[in-house]
Amino acid sequence: PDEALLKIEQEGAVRLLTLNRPQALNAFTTALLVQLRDALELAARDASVRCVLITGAGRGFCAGQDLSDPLIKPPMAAGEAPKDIGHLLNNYYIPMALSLRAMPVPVIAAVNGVAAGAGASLALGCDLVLAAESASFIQAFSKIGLIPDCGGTWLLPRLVGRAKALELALLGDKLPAAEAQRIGLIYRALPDAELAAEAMALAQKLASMPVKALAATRQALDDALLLDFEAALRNEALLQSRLGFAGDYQEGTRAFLEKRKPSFTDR
Ligand code: T3D
Repeated sequence: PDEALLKIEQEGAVRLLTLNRPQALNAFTTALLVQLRDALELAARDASVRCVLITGAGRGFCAGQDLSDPLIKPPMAAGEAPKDIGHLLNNYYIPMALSLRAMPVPVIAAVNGVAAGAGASLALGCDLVLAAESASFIQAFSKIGLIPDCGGTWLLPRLVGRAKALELALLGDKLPAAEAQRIGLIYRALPDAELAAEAMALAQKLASMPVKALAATRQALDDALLLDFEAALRNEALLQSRLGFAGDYQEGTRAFLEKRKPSFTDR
């Protein structure tokens, strides 16, 4: 029965992962986190996968940690000891977030409804985020006495700057998709009825591109945020040198010179 927590489908070279606990707005249980991590690792190793698309079943994308999970539920009666949330993060969230960030192919989030807490971090950890106009992003952590996790503290200031990151994280207000697009938190907000098809079309487009270079682009941008200018230049040269030996670069350049459509296969 656990398999139903995450639906795994393939459409051409696109691996579609659907969080599937709609009755709880796809809130994360440890089982769902393990399945998501395993599915990402499987996709990473599968040469037939050239783009991953993550979405949610039902009216939500992901409401973050399932707060009724016995692993983290606070003492409800006298005598019970509080649980260590760090254990949950170290053993379940961090492995999933690291797998997501290290994917050798681009990853798109199709945010079909509310993305709260770690659910927002999951979406924002993807390379391109599309959202339905009715969807929203909520940094729900502050409301329950926590900090943004699952990469939230790293991602938010990088995406929207410190002032906006603090506004979102401290207040924990609901940010509608259109506003999320306006402030540069996400790529695009779309009419609800268009989200699934547009997200799949974007995923297919990315899958037809030189995905090895796209993953290296993500890596180079992330690296650059931690490097000084010269170190970033040298990192670019290193990554570019590797790509220069790869088949896609040869194919892309040859196709350009021969005035034909390239066919990329590297991964
Ligand atoms: O210990 C730790 O927490 C460590 C890990 C931290 C990472 C985190 O993600 S912390 C943040 C956790 N998430 C939240 O605090 C969000 C909680 N949910 C909400 O605030 C609201 O549900 C939403 C604003 C997201 C959506 O509101 P609304 O009115 O559209 O839906 P609803 O009626 O609240 O929820 C629908 C059902 O989903 C409901 O169940 P019911 O009453 O129909 O049986 C609700 O209880 C359930 N649900 C929603 N979010 C969660 C959840 N159940 C468990 N955990 C949830 N996070």
